[in-house]
Amino acid sequence: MSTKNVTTDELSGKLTGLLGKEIAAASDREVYDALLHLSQGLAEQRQSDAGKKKLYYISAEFLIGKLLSNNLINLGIYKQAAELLEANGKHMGDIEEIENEPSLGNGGLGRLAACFLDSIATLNLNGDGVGLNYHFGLFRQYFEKNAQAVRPDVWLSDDSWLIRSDRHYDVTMGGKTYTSTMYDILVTGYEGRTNRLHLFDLDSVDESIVTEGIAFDKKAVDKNLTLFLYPDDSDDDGRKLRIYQQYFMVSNAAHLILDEAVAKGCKLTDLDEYAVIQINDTHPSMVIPELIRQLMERGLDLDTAIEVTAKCCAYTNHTILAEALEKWPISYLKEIVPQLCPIIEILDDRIRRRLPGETADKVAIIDAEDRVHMAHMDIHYGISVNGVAALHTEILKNSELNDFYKLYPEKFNNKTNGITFRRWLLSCNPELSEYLIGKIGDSFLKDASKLADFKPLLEDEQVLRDLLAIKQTKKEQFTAWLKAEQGIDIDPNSIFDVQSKRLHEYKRQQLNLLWAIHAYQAIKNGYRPARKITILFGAKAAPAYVIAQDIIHAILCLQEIIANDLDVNPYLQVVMIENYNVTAAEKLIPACDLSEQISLASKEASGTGNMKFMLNGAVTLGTEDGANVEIHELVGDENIYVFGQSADEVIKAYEDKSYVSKKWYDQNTFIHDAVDFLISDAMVKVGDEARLKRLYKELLNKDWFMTFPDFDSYLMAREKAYDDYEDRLSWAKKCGVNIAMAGYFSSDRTIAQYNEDIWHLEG
Ligand code: 26V
Repeated sequence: MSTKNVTTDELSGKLTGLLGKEIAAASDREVYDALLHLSQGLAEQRQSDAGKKKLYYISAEFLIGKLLSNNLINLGIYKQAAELLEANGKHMGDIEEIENEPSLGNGGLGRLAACFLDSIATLNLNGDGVGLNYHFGLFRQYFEKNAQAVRPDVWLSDDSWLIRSDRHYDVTMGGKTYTSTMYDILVTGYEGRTNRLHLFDLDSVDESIVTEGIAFDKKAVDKNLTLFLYPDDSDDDGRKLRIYQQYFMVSNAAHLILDEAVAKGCKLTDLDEYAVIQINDTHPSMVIPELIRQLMERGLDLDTAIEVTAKCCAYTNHTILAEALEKWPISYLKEIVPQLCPIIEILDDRIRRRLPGETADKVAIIDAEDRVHMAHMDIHYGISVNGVAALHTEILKNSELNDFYKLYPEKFNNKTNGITFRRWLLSCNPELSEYLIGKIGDSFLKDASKLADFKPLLEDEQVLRDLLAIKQTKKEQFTAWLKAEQGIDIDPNSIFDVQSKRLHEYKRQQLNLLWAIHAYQAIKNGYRPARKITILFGAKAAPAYVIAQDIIHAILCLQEIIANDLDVNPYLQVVMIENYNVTAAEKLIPACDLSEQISLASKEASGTGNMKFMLNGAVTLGTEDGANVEIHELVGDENIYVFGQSADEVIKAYEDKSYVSKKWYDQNTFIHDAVDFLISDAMVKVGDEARLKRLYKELLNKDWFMTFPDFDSYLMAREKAYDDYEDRLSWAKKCGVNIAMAGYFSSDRTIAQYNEDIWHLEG
């Protein structure tokens, strides 16, 4: 069955055949299973051997989200399938509910990898993902006593999209040899080819060793290796387990790459004509010494193995935060992967011999404290280093990685992130997609820059009214979803002001919290906003990240106080969404009016949520950070609210060590009152005093991510946005400009650039 213009009748015949009964007589689960098998069958037909060279996108995370609707869309049968279900008394929405979301990522980095796989297949490029099959993913978040609680996120089931392969490799770690199993998930391109996501696992993994919450014996590697994504790395055993995971991932990847290349007739010395490896952050960096080792095992000498490897690998940096750049003690590596250590030492030695002492010390792989700098290895022994937004790449070149930039200016390049419009527009916002297609045709689905054709139509008042109506529909849908999920009522006529992303101090959820406290206090003192404001947060915090937990705690306490305060709750509501994940994002993002992108300038490498909100017609309230800078350039001053210190000012303030938070607290009554509220009787009554005090002290004495200096300008920008919101047509125009200018942020554009500059695959 070709999927181009498939008729509902043909689809009906296929589905009934798979079900062995009428669709109307089948349960939702049976229908889901039948659609899954139908999609997999169609996807398999689109597999291709085309392309001599193949990309291996190695990543510890692939936050793929639910796959059913996405695959039906990419296969071109979503509409027919949905109509068929309706005709038989079934609803696609209910069928989608059956699928568990694979919980294989933390946030932006993992979701980016998933968008990239979609675009690689859509552009008909030969490229697969390689990662790990975490049984319990990250974790599932619950709120108990106004705090985050965590449990395993059970997502695997008999009807998941995983296909067990018969590929197995032996991987030796910590003196033992483990045999892997490779699972595949088919990756469908939009009207494009089918590629694969290979997820490696160990058959001996034992889910029953998880006891309290997400606690387990971190030493039993055969049982725990792929239980969780990034298990707690606050202790040595957790950190070592992470090395086990990383090595297991890259050793399997290297075997796969070499086997596939050799099967195609590759001479090992020509490997770069058959394979290119994209190292997604430093988690897969051990692939460099491991590939060298395996090439030597297959007969190459050391020099040639190093030379060949260095022609195949490219590195993407996703953060400038020093604490997030991995540096492994060589003693850990000697214990777990002793076979790599002589190679790493040689790689380090060659750099030291080549460069004068002072430079060598700064760019060495092994430092004076015997730690291995994974990023340094990637940069020396790879063809490319890229940042993920223009500002981020400039900061890498001019400060964070300046010593490397001076050595290898030709290796540095920028690839501003992107998002797949299939999931983040077509699938999550069919109302807006259909409207746009009706107005400007569907060419923007293949060439996102064509979205700009929508801009001139914003002169038409009816178009503006239509946009407002679509937004209202999405807000009502979200309101119903939130009620069903969490039992919370919100007002769809209020402004939806949203900050959803991983919880991290640099992303500054605490700044938004201080604003919410300030608004609460103002309303208590008689201030009346023109319209009710609903502040929505979605955020998971790493279990070992204490201050992040404290911030969630404070937000939940404020949520309770405001909900119970009759003076305030007609005007203000704070809601923290439980277990924010891709599924929740797909409901929340299209409903958002104001998108909070308020990281401390210079700290957010790119952000990708910012792009998703923009594409769905939200206006950004943000700092000049990451891709916000590019959003600002595209939409112009009128269609974004920008505030705060610049990246240069921030970098200088850190260099000078000139920032003293207490001074700001003493001089600014708004800041003073909001911070004091954290330890007020009202908060302590609903919260944990020790936690609230810790957060209070952190802000007062440190405020490392400088929320206070940005507070006043944030206040003004937010007030201006709320004022402007009341001129509904002019606001709708801002939404429309954001939608029209979002084409640049299609991951199809990003992937085309990776291919053009780094991968050189045949399209
Ligand atoms: C990880 C850690 C772990 C240890 C504690 C501090 C810390 C801080 C940041 C990170 C993030 C690691 C890499 C990452 O996820 N980067 C994100 O990548 C996205 C895709 O490029 C990008 O949009 C986000 O701005 C960036 O934070």
